[in-house]
Amino acid sequence: MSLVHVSDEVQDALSEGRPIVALESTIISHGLPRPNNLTAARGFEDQIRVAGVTPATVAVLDGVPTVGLSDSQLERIADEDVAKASVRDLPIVMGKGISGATTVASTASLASLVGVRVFATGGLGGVHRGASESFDESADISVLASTPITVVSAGVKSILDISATLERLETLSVPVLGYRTNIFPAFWLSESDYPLDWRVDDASEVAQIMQSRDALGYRHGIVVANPVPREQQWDPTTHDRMLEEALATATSEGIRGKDVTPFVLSYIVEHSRGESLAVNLDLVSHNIAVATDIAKAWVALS
Ligand code: PSU
Ligand code: MN
Repeated sequence: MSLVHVSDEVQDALSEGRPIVALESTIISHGLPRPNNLTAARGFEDQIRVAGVTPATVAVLDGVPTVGLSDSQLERIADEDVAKASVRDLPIVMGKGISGATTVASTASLASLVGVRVFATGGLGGVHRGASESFDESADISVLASTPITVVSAGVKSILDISATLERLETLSVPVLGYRTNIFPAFWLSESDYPLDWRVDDASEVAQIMQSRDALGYRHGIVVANPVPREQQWDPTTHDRMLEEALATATSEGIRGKDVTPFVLSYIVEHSRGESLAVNLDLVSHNIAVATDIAKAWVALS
């Protein structure tokens, strides 16, 4: 048995050179509230299939890293209290034979290991505010520096230090492409305060850039930053207030390490009467639409 279990559906698509889009599972287990999380997870996969692309949701099940989940496996990730497993946790959950939901970092890592080249998520992890003292920087950033996968995200959440996150991506030589935008998006908001150096206007341009990266022998990931359409973004005033509240509560409750992101997300979901959740689901769906286009363009090119 190989190290990573690949579902038949994903294996067939890989063998036949058909387009595939990877999905993470921490967004299901820790990023979205029950029971919306299971409905959302199924919806993400359906949207990919309707586009003629094969979905590959990634997770660790009873110690086995798995690329491509069955419906009952999706249900387990949504319903059970599984661990949040970033890259450093993978050997641990495997060794212990337990289940874990994969973050952007570990999803990128496992998907790339089996040859999946495109990945859709909501928002990347990044450098947290106050990181110069706390050192809290998501492994999503450093893992993307050495994992050749293209991740479509709505930027990073404004709970993070967006400026520092962009600086770290630059240092680590990870290209950041604005998808039909010149400005880095801020997850629930279409725009942050930060302009981007590069913009692309269609999926085939991204595929060309992937091919050039490969030709150079580089193994960096590529971040495609895709803003939620302005008419669907969260009201900025409510957003700013809610964010301050969530961050202050996390600090006063002494939340640390990998609990910070899930804590802040669930605080915001609970206190925003569903508004932030609706935007969150919309933006993932927009990211999936772009990722399926890129996956098809990639197949067409290679
Ligand atoms: N963005 C979301 N929902 C999430 C996350 C990000 O919209 O659930 C998750 C992703 O799995 C991301 C992780 O990889 O949070 C980052 O966690 P940390 O900051 O602990 O690295
Ligand atoms: Mn962290």
